Amino acid sequence: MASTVDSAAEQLSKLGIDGAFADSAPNLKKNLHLLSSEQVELAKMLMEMGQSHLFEKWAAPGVDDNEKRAFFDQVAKLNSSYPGGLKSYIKTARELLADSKAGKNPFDGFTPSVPTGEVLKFGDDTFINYEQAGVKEAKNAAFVLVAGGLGERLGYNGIKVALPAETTTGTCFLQNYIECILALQESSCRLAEGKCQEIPFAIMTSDDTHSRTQELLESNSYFGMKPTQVKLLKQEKVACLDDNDARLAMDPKNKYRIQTKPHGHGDVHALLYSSGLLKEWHDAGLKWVLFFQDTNGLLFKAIPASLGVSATKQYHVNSLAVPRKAKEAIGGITRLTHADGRSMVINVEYNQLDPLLRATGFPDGDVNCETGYSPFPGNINQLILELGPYMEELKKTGGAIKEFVNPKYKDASKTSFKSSTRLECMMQDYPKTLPPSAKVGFTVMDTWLAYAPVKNNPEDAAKVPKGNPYHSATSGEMAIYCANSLILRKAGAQVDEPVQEVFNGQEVEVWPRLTWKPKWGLTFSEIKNKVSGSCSVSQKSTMVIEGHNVILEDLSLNGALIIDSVDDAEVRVGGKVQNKGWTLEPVDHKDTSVPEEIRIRGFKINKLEQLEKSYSEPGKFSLKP
Ligand code: UGB
Repeated sequence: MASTVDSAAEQLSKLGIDGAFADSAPNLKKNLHLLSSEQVELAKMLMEMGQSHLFEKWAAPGVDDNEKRAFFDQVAKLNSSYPGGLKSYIKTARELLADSKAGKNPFDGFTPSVPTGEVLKFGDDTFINYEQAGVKEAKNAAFVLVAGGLGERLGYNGIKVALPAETTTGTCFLQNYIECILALQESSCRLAEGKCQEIPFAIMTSDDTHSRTQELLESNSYFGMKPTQVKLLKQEKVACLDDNDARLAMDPKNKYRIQTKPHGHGDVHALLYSSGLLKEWHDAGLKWVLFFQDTNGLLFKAIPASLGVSATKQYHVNSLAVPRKAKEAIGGITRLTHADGRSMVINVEYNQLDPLLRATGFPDGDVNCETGYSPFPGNINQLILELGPYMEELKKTGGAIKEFVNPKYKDASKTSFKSSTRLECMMQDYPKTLPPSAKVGFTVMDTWLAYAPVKNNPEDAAKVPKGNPYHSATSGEMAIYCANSLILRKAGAQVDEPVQEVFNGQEVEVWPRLTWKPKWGLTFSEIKNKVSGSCSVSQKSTMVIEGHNVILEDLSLNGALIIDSVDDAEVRVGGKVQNKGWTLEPVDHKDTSVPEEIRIRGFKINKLEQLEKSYSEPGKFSLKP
């Protein structure tokens, strides 16, 4: 044994390495000569930060040497992907773990109150004006989708953005998002009278989603977007922590790896900054960055008007919100005022809102008010940031977002954890570091128009208390039909009332299955201009509009109608369309003979009969059966 140590010491001195820092980790010391000078520096940093336990089980030189080098490759990655490096991660972890052990409330000294913001009503003049302003501004925007989450609550085996938003057309979320961005680009370009630029689209992925997202894009020709327009940024996981001293946790399956877990969607800010994308966008003259989440099929119906609000009100930060039911699992937008006079408008996460209210003079906590909703608007985590001030702020912070830690303690002594924990961060916490002078606002829209995420698996969704949203694949799809029906109604068509049906144990409203490509109508004005005369749609109907220039004129639809047309074709559709149509047939989510993306919604579509027309040449056409 002594001879190994001696020879290791000799080799170290030959390499000019002073191995004294590793005296308390003999297994590291013996292996130091295997490491590059950068790796020795990292080893020194780990020792200084009290991480000698990481080397306790290391074998003697000659055994597992490649694994030891791979360990330092991992450390280098963990170090470079965190603003301030691992040292800063461990330091912050110690502070946050001490606060957590002491039971310190992150909102100590703050009193919540209901903030004021812009509340929009779909289809009125204000809404239409904001939509117009938003479309005009869209040419100065970049979009960012955070899609690194695995979706454990949903339990779907694929990536969530590959899931059909609705099964009438089978369009997946990613395709829908891309087509919406392209439609906005077109409309904005038309308003700018030819001064067009491509709207950049960045997607944050993670090891869990990266290759499958890339594959989905490549195998579908980027759904019509130019490949250069799309940038994938992969977030890295962070090191897990074993105890209150922030000792890094070893991977239970490999003594040469540190266990890692996701850091949360807040990583998006550091990635946009460190990748240089923000600077690129800024240099290209862009003004807005719009952030959104992976499974909200309604989202882009709310985008034009909220971007219009940002532009008109000059908001540095604009959060999109919907009326929120008390205790609903979405954060509440809250004004927090500190005893020292500081004040900010910020998302308070759903598990923190109730205790905060109870602790500050609201004995009933998070409850509905006379409107039947919580007075705190629900954060749907879609943020619009003004690029200039955003970049300036990130220059100061390097993109670091206020983090939190959520250890599950073994007992009341809070000295050990049930399983390892890690630091986490959320993208909506960005305003926490802003000065009080920053213009932070929010825009509330009707839930039916703006928010129907797919987050819960069928079993959990069926257990949601009555009156609260299911947030399942079933409700997400039905919400699209509902929104499209209500929009068409507002545009002047007579659309039948929905019927109630139960799929996967969830009672939902089934409206006519109306879908259209975003290029047909992304704003209310566009849609209104394409509906004329006396149109009617029965509840059993299905309509798919794939073309840009399709005009509904005195159409009476009682069945299924599918229309596709090239952009230069103008198609007027009217008269009476009557056929057996497409019906919904219940399927059980446990029936594995049905594809997963279908059975998680609890029904499949039986295509009995339809009128289907395709126009592939430019010109003016009329379809009147
Ligand atoms: N995501 C990442 O990209 N990386 C990660 O490490 C984690 C997630 P969830 P949750 O609007 O419905 C958020 O898990 O917990 C992506 C808000 O915090 O769906 O339900 C992931 O792919 C909450 O305030 O988030 O909570 C997905 O696109 C509320 O607004 C997104 O981040 C709620 O969403 C969100 O991940 C809501």
